[in-house]
Formats: sequence, C-alpha cells, structure tokens
Amino acid sequence: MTKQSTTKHRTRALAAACLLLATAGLAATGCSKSESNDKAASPSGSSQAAAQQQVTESATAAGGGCTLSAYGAQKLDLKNAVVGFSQSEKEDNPFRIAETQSIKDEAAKLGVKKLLTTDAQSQLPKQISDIQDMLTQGAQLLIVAPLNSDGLEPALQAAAAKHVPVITIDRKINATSCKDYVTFLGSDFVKQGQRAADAMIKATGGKGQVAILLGSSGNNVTTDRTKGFLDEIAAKAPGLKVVAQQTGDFTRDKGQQVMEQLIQSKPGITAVYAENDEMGLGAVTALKSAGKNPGKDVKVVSVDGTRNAVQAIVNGTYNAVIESNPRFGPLAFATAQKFYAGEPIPENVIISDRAYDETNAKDSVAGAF
Ligand code: GZL
Repeated sequence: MTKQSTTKHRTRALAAACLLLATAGLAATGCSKSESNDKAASPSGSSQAAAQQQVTESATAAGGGCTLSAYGAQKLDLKNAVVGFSQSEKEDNPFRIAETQSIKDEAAKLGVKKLLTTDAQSQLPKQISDIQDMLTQGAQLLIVAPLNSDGLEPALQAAAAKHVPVITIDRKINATSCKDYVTFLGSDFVKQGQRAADAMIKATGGKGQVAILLGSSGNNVTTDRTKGFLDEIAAKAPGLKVVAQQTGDFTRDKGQQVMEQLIQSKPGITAVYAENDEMGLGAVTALKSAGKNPGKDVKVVSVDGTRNAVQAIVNGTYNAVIESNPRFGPLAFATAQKFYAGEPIPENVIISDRAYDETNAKDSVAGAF
C-alpha cells in the first residue's frame, strides 16, 4: 500500500471511529468537528460525565475497516435482537461491576429485545462454555470481555459457524480481525504504563526502590502495562530501581498478601506500582499494618480509576491513579449499530483515559467508578 493510500485509510478509519463515538454520544479527541456527528444522542443526566469515553486513534486493517459484508454477517435490528455479553472475571472488582453495568444500561436504553449476560469467574473454560451457551440460547451478536489473549478459539469458531459477530472490549485477543472478531474497543495499556511511570517519577523525584504488583498472566493488559512502565522508568529515571515484580492476579487479597511478603523481603521499598487499583489498595492495607506510611514514605500509583483508589488520593494514602475506563456500553452498541448499517469498523478503537492525583482527586471522586 502506498504512503498516500495508507494515510487515506487511516484518515477514513479515524473518521469512522469519530462518527462511531459521536453516535454513542461520546466525546472523541482527535476528531475534527466535521467528523463528529454532533447531533448524536448523548448519555443523559449525571451519567454523561461518567459515561464519557474518548477515542484517541484507531488503527485499521488494510482497506479502511471491517464491513458487515466483509465479515459475512446479516443485518440486525438491535431492538429485535438477542445480544450476549461475556464477562471474564468475577464482579468483586469495581472495574468489572462498572463494565457489566454499562453494557446492561446501554442495552436497556436502546431497547435491545434480550440481553444475555454471563460471568466466567476468571476461568477460561467457563468463558468458552458461557459463549457457546449463549449461542445455543440464540445470541445474534456477542460482546466479549476476553479473559486471556489466547484460548477462546472454540468459542470464536462456534460464533463463526452461526455467523454471529463478536465485538471484543477491554482486552485484545490474538485472532484475526474481521474474521474471528469485528473490532477491539479498549485502552492503550502501554501508554497507561508510561503515564503511571511519569506519575511515579513525579511522586518519588525519580529515585528509590519500586515494587511492581503485576496483573494476572496471559493477557495483553499485564504485558503492556509492565512494558510501558519499565521502558519509561529506564528512559527517564535510572535512579528508580525496580526491586521486585510479582503478580497479585488483579485482586485486592493477593495484592495485600504479596505486599506483606515484599515488606519483609525488600525492606528498602519506597514505591509501589500496582497494575490495577484493587492490588494497590491491598498494598496500602499491608503497608499500614507494617507501620509504614503509604502515600508518604512509600509512594503508591496504580491503574483503573476506581472510586476507592481516587478517594485514597484524597485521604493521602495514595499518590496517583491512571484511569482505564470500563464503561464500554455506549461505544460497544454504537459500534454494533454502525456495523449493521454497513459502515467500516476500525480494527482497534482506542479510548483515552483520565489521570488522577492530588490536584484533581477531590473533585473527581463522584465521577469515578
Ligand atoms: C483492563 C482490564 C483489567 C483492569 C483490572 O481493561 O482488563 O482487568 O485494569 C481488571 O482491574 O482485572
């Protein structure tokens, strides 16, 4: 593809993404006025600020995106449709609670005839069977929050056999876009890691010993948030030494347990980067129990943007949070509507995320999830 045509495709894809987001009533940074349908309905009431997700950029498969005919699916009126949503992890994490609620709220708002929902409880075999069960129950469109980057093939094949499109949100899968799935809607996790590193450098002055509480293995979120953080630290703060990297499996209990062990094994730790808020909050509990002063003598930075973590910044036990916005409902259904209208859908629609620190946490707590 020539440089000009690549640029043309990217422009067209970004325009498609902008229109997508505007239709969902979602602000879209990087979109010119002409690309956004500013008459689009927008989330009503107080949820508008909370619901806002912003697209930054969309990369696209060659040819400017995936169309209904290219995918080989049939037109569908969502109001007369059965839609299935497959959640990956158990809903004891506010990220998961907010994500599922956002899908339910948007389905209700659009008047989707029937929304089936499942929760794989962090077990890949269950996510596969959940998806297969929803197909058996007649799901005509699937919205999937994948647990892992690999392993969903049996479910994707079952969907393809019935020509049921799959829209993935939140985590990216290693599969073929516009064949195994229509598109990926989610954050730039490498950038989240970089932004967390910048916040950590600011909080520590670029010096000290940092422990990383890794997310669960087998997904691109953990890989990318780690890469983004390590690369940024190496480039900008060689005085900040990474002395430990251990998984807390994205859970508060495990994050607390790992931090308790690290306090004993690495007494020189002066900073904690947790790859999600739940682990970060668990670490704060462990630090307090050990007589440490989280937010002060041990700096804490994490990713998600949950209300508890933003409140911890206000309380002074936390230093910064990079958002990973889980409210995919409006964007997922706007994407589906555009897809069924025959519009080209970009391979990736990357949303932009807020950041919280002592300068804005107090005013932001109410809008956090
Ligand atoms: C991010 C999502 C991550 C959250 C965690 O899109 O996959 O998984 O950051 C969750 O809270 O466990």
